[in-house]
Amino acid sequence: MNSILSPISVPSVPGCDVRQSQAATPAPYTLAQLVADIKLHLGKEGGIDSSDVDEAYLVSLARKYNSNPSDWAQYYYSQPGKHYTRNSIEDINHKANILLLVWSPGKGSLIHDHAGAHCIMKVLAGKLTETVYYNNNNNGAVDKEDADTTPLRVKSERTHSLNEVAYISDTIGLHRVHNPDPDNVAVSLHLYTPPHAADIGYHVFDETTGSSTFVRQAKALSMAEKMGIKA
Ligand code: CSS
Ligand code: FE2
Repeated sequence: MNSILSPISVPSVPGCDVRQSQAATPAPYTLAQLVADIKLHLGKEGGIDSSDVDEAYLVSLARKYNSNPSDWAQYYYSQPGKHYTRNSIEDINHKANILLLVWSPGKGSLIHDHAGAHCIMKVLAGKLTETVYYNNNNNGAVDKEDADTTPLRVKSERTHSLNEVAYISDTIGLHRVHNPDPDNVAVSLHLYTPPHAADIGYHVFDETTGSSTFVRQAKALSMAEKMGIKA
């Protein structure tokens, strides 16, 4: 009688060695490789002007990466009292910022612009809802004198799932990002290039009036700061 424990016999197929094909499985594309590829690409460019950047290529790199918590656990920092934490992965001097954001359950950002830079966001855990608004100041959407007294209009809304990549720039509009899950954190990877928001500042907007306020960006937390070590 056949026991369920009896070894499965694999018929030998010429030219197809199971062990060999297992060994040939490509290693996963890691976060470190993604960061290295981003640096390589930006290294070739001037890196000062956003028009120097090939955002479609950077989006394709971000898509190629599959979230692996063991790659990013070292940057993970959750502060339930905050809407989200900003944790530095890589600061490519005057070229880009790469960050890990940890979103508290049900919390999100204000409506903001991206200081003329490209913003690529990839979901690494949970889901993130992105609401895109028309910018009253863009493309004559609203008469100049009415820009800060006219409610912002929603352009689109989407909930991004694990491994999805979103792209925005000021040409597309403004956005607000929030974690729709009332019980679990969400985690995302952000690439800002050039790092204008960090270097110069950006604007947050009031949805009901369209008026904006200039803000200096809160610094991303380094590992030492998270551990309470003063440099
Ligand atoms: N602007 C937010 C995240 S949404 S792109 C931030 O980096 O703080
Ligand atoms: Fe943003």
